[in-house]
Amino acid sequence: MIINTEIDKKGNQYPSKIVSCKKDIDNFSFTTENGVILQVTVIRDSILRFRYATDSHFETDFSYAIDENASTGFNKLKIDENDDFYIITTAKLICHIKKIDLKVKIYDVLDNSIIFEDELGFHWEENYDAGGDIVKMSNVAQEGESFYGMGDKTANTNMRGRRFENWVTDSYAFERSTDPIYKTIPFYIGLHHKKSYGIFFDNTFRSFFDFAHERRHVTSFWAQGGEMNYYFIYGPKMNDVISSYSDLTGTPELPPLWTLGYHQCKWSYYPESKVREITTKFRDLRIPCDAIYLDIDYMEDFKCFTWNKKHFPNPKKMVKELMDEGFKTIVIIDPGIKIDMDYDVFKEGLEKDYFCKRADGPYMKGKVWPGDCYFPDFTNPEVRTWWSDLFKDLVENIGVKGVWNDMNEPAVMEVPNKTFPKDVRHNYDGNYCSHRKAHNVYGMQMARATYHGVKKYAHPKRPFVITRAAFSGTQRYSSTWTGDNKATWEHLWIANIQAQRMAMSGFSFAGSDIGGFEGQPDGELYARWIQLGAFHPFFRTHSSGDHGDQEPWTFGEEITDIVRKFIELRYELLPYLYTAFWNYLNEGTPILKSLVLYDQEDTQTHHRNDEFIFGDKIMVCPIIEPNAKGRRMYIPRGKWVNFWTDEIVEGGKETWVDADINTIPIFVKQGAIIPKYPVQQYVGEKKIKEVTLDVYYKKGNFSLRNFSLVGKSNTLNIQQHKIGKFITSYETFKIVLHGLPFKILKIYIDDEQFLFEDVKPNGDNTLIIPKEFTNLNIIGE
Ligand code: MIG
Repeated sequence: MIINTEIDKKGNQYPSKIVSCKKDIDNFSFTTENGVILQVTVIRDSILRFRYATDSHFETDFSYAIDENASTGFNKLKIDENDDFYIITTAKLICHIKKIDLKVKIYDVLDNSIIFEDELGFHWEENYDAGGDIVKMSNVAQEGESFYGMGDKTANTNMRGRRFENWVTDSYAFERSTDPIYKTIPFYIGLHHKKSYGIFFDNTFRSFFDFAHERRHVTSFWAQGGEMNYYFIYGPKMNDVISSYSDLTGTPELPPLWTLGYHQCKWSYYPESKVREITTKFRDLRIPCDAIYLDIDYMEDFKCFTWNKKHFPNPKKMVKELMDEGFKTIVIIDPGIKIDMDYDVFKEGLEKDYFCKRADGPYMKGKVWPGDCYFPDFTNPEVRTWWSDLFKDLVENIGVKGVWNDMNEPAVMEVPNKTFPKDVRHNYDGNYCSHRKAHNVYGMQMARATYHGVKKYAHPKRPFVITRAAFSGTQRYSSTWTGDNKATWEHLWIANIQAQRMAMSGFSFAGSDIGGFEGQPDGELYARWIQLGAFHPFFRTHSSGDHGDQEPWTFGEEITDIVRKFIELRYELLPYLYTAFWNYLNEGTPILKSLVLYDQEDTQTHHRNDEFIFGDKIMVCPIIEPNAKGRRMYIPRGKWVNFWTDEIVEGGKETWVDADINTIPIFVKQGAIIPKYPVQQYVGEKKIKEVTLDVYYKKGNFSLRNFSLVGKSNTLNIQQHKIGKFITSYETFKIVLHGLPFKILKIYIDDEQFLFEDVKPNGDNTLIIPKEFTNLNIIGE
């Protein structure tokens, strides 16, 4: 049911005039004559929450999305009124609430410019079928406004002119036009007049967003139940909007470093001899790899928490031996529990009343891989605890290092809507409801329970979980992949868009099935996809297995060499990526930045899809067409150094960049210092003795976290500021100077002159120096 906000006005109801205003500390309640209440909560100076009730009362305030550690507090707050408005002012915003119709307008406090304003504003329609309301909001689309975010949508990064639906859906072999797919992230960013804001609609019912599609100057969002409950988040920088959204909905803990290595997957590697054949080949061919996956065939009759003893006679031994070679074993766990009285997980779930039921009492029975199944109600906290404890044997005893949650949309086979019927009941942490409300968070709650289980039994190691279905906030518990894509060039484009969009939507730890899940890529497509995937936070090849092999060596020697080269580059960049991850979890800074996010003031960036910034200093642009020898791309403003040639380009323009099958366009921001590890076959293979710092010379002043650099025409000064107590194993830095405009005469480390025998500066411009320096001075002629 798509309700068209403009055309179908008949059933719409609107707030009337305000008759009372109640103030609490950070909370204002406005009640209208016809019983609408608007509650505005000032979360921070730049974040306002709007909740609307009809019929004069609110439901219990409960959210799975909001992180319990989200920050609150503001520097300034006052409320005034005049004849027409109530006026709430914070240190960042002015918010007008119109007395006659409850409409809202939000301004930047600094220059009084309009940021966000109601068009029809809040309105609703009674839902006669299900009870409650269909809650709607419409706003003015400002002149030149662009829209970004919304999770895994496959459309252009800029969504202006599009309409989307949010209903978590198993979408085998989805297309560019398929919507919705696996995730529901009801968060978007608006950008106009160089300023940006975000809207997070915290409502789990099926919802819709229209970005000036139905009407050119109107955006709207609505849901088939629940409350109109949204957060307005002001930037004006997009990065601040995303970081505030990340603060509200949370970020993950630091993942183990190996999870940022390369992962190999297929449906399925079995029996054990096949698994070992694959892992041995990685080591023989010297292609780095950290993780190997077991898909559903490792189980006995697809029963979760069991092993097929014919194919895997001694899982503990296998997992240990793989680990000795650096391979972490990750196993799939689906939500469907096979109906089988001889299966203890089923029996226990039944005895304890943990499975979902239909409205009138029967169990929710659905077919998945094991045949007929019942499904745990993961929205019940007691069920989550039970589920977490089921991982004891897998993780603590067998030694599995990560868990892969699939089919948790939840997906059900052989039914028209591919999921539970709407009447299925859920606990929803004590807020009992139907599947209409719980559907979009079912997979999230499964991932949450899985995360707590893996965490508990992996302790003191950190957990790794990957999920297919997700709602806002799922990033606190799990990484994710983009589901069942296809081995086509179009899907390479989609994978690029989705990874950027997920990062903008607070979910950086994401990646695609490299090479495509359905179908088989040719060598060129596979190589191009690896070249992109090497720059996605989650880096895994996966395929359905129906269409032939998909390993790095499948496509002949030339492709194998290219794939190895890019996986090696990924391993070299691990300390750089880990730093980006650190910034993500501490500050909410997305690990990938679309160009618009990197430079929102440059309107040229507003419609770019392909180029993105990896971390904050490396720009990457995938090759997404066959037979390419390079491509045109937009280089953002500033000076950039070609990663392969050290050639300097001035940005702010479109340009052709060579990139035969061996390379893709990669540029490093001038002035960057890129830390690199030596290549390892897996994380921890080598004790790191030396970290390379690639220094991209630039005249002027700037800083990168722990390093700052000042370049003058004949000197270069690098300072190191250390934070954190972790004692690194390496003793030296190898500093590689790119683009140094002078010949080195003298080098001082912490004011002592270094002799040239100790450092070999000229020729390749490389210095090897002890790691504990604070001040490095390089003097030229
Ligand atoms: O119905 O477990 O997206 O990654 O290999 C297919 C088998 C079920 C779908 C997942 C895919 C996985 C496959 N699964």
